[in-house]
Amino acid sequence: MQRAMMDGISDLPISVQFDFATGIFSPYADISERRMSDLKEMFYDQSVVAAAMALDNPIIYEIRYHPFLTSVSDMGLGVTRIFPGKVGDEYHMTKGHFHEQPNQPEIYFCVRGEGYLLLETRVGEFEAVRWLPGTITHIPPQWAHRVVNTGADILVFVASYHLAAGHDYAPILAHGFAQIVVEQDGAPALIPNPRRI
Ligand code: PAN
Ligand code: ZN
Repeated sequence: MQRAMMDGISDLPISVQFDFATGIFSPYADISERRMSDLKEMFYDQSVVAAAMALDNPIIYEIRYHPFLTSVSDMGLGVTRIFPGKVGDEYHMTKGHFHEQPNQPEIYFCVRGEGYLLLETRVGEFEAVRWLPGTITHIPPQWAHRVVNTGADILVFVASYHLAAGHDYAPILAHGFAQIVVEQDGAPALIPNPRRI
């Protein structure tokens, strides 16, 4: 089948409407929830993870997606809402991933809430970017990316990337990022990842 004849492909401009009050845009094509059980290996305090999964397996974040497919391109839009909270003393966060394709970057735009964007290369260069509403970060190819919500409010960010980028979660699943973000004396602190010590 010709690409132009496949479902959802349009070579015309398309807009969706983002609601700053809720962090939800519409229309969107798909929504995914990530619950505690989806992130169970990611948090360092495994006893708290097990207890939360047994209790109500809470939603940690959700993502609304929309693909903008044309006959020659595949731009993806994703808006993630990370609910506030901690697992033990470690703040709620996304799983984090590399892009499979080596030449695929991404733009992340924090529109609400506060936290950190953690970035790490495959050879261990690490950066933690303080995130506030209005922070826009270009994630270069081959930098893994994870967002941490350190506030009392929901953290909402907009992501734009090519669907062909692909997602590689395996290295993060295996050993996480170089640092984790925990509450210490009532404030967020970055500490070395206990799984790597
Ligand atoms: C984002 C992420 C989204 C959820 O759309 O996929 O924020 O984070 P995880 O995929 O790490 O669970 C993106 O970075 N796309 O490439
Ligand atoms: Zn990504």
